[in-house]
This record gives sequence, C-alpha cells and structure tokens, in this order.
Amino acid sequence: MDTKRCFANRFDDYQGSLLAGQCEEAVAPLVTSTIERILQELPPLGGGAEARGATAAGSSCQGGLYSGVAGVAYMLYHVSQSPLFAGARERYLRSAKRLIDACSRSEEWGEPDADTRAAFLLGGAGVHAVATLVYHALGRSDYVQPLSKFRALCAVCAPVSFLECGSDELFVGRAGYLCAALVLKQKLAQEVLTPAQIKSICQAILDSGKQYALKKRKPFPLMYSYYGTEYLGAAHGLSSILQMLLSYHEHLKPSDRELVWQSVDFLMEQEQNCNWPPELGETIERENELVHWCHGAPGIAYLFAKAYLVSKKPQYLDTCIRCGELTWQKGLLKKGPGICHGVAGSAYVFLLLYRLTGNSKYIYRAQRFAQFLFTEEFKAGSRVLESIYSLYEGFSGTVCFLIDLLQPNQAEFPLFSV
Ligand code: GSH
Repeated sequence: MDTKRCFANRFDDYQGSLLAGQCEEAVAPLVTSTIERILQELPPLGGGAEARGATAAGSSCQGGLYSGVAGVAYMLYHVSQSPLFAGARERYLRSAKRLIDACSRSEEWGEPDADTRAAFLLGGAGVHAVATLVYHALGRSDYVQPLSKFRALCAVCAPVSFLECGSDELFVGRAGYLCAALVLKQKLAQEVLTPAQIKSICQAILDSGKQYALKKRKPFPLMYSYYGTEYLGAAHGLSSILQMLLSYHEHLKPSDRELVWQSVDFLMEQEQNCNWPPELGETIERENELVHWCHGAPGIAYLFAKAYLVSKKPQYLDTCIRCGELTWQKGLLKKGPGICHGVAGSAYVFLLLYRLTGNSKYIYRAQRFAQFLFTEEFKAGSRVLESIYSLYEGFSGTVCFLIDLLQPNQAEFPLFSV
C-alpha cells in the first residue's frame, strides 16, 4: 500500500532467480555517473589558510560524515576498495584525500567545539577515522597522524557525562567512538585502541546506562537518553549502544555482559509487529510508522544480527528476519535514496540478511530496491534532497549500496560494522 511515507511495493517476491541486468556491466556505469554528479555538486572547499577562519571549508565540512563532504570522502574510499573499480582507484582516492584534508583543516582551525570533537558521524573522530583510511589506502606512512588524533579523543569521551545532551549514542557519543574504532580495526587489520582504552569507554557507557536506568526507575538495567528523549533505534538510541557493547563483549566483566544481554532481550520485547517505536513506551501508529535505519526495524536489525552472531541463539536471527519482512513491505521510502531514512538504507537490511542466511531471496530483494531507485515513480514521488552528496541522506550512501550489491559477500552498512 502507498502511504505518506512509502511507495507501494508492487514487486513480485523471489521466485528462485535473481534479476537479470543487474550485473557489473549495468550497475558500474550508474555508479560512475552518480559519483560524477556528486563531485559536480560539491560546495567549494576553500583551502590552506582560508580554512583557518572556518570559511568555505568550514561550511562544506559541517555535518561531518553524515551530511558534510567527509562522507563523500568515505564513499570514494569505499568505491576505491572494490576490485570492480580498480581502474579508477587512484583518482577516487586522490579526490577523497582532497576532501578529507579540507575537513581535517576545518577541525583544526575551526571554532573549537567540545561537543563534536569526539563525535563519529557528526564531528572530529569521524573525520580523523576517514582520513586514516584514505591515507592508509594511498600507502602513506603518515596515516598514523590522523590515527593518533583519533586515539587522543579517547580521553575526551572518558568522563561519564562528557556531553550534556547525552554521552553515549552513535552520532556524537561513545557508541560512535567505539564504532569508529571497530571500522578502523577491520579495515586496517590492526587494533587501534588498547584493551585498557576499550574497557574504560565500555565501562563509562555501562555506568552511564546504569545510573540513568536507576534514576528513572526503569525495570531493566541499562537506559540512555539524547536531548531528553529515550530513543530506541540506531540513530541516537539504545540499539546501537547495545550493539557496540556486544561488539566488545570480551572486554566486559561477566556480570556486565549479563546486563547487556538483559537489555537486548528487553529491547526485543518492545517489538510491535516487526517494528519498534522511535521512543521507549510509544505505541506505533501503523499508517505513519517509521521504517527507517535511523528509527525502527531497518536499523535495530543490526543489533539483533550482532546478538545472533555472538550467541548463535535463533530468536535473534528470527527477529532480524522479521525486520526484513517489514522492510520489504514498507521500505520503498519517499524520503529519498539515502541510507538514513531512504531506499538504500532499507535495502542494506537485505544485504545483511543475505550475509546471515545465505538465502538469495535477499539479494533479489536488494536488487528490486536498487531497480526502484531508477524508476520514474521514485524520481517523481520522492522528496527533494537537501544535499545530494550527503552520505546518509543523499547519493553517496546510495553509491556505497550499489557497490555492495555487486559484492554482497562483503556488504556492510557504511561505517556500521556488525
Ligand atoms: N533533513 C532530512 C532529509 O533531508 O532527508 C529529513 C529529516 C528526517 O527524515 N529525519 C529522520 C526522521 O525519521 C531522522 S534522521 N524524522 C522523523 C519523521 O520522519 O517523522
């Protein structure tokens, strides 16, 4: 059914064969032309000393990885890592370096902002992490410089309440910092934080969650808020915080690990027909429900994927599969092609489920969503984008998705390792 939020999904479901015509030859030119369009639309970067006053570079870098040009640098890095684009590798990496260097300068010379220095998706930690990846991919030994800037931020986010708005979520808080460290570890094939640093960040998240749950008399052990709202989803909420604690579970005391599992099970119980409300305790209105990566099943699926991979308990995989069913029904979103609250973000759930189950049905579903992105129905009926180049709301995330569709065994939601 067509609703205010999503187009009707009129595609037949999987009948045993994948779509023809979605092979490398068809998708690669779309990727290339979308990248060219993104690069043409970039705002002026400024440079060198100009960035000192956070002028041009400041504004294009605002929004961090989420909506600033740092996210475009990550997309170019991601494309450059695919063997399918080996011919363009150097060119994409050089463009990525130009963009991320402007953001690094802006971090250095812009207004010092205690709130976003250690932020992953909205600030400095994310910029340093992506600079590390780009420099490393270029074979430069000085990748250790942005890496050491990233590491130094560990001390910034150590105090339990280092941010007034809430210190633990994914965009600006500690879950984001841990997530960035996980991405770096995976892509550099080396640990970037010491066990003591990891333990101290996890401990701060646990202490903060215990204190909040106790103060607010929650009937479960860990809870958090962001600007006073008790979010549940991947953006700002409980699910991605728990996902990060599970990602580092071997660093937790057994008693704390138990609290994390209790909280995972508590969140599982909050399901309302394959979805979760944005905030704890809300009742979902079916006609207007949020089925986004940021709020709802398509983002919470990653927590249950992690829970399944760590525990091997089938109930977590079943929950993930239900997230995928709702996403197939309601994931052709009208808010655009992006990964935060758009069609590519929905389609990533199918790539996740393919990796968990090996069932080709999920590749087929992802192919259908990719196909939909290029239909007249989508182009005419979806909202006009604020920024076409944004990694999360615009086409940079879509490019990552199209690349991952061509190599589904390595697919991963951008910067959100499971
Ligand atoms: N500014 C955004 C864009 O340009 O794409 C739209 C804002 C948006 O959709 N926000 C997400 C959301 O779920 C959260 S990141 N908003 C609440 C709603 O749609 O009711």
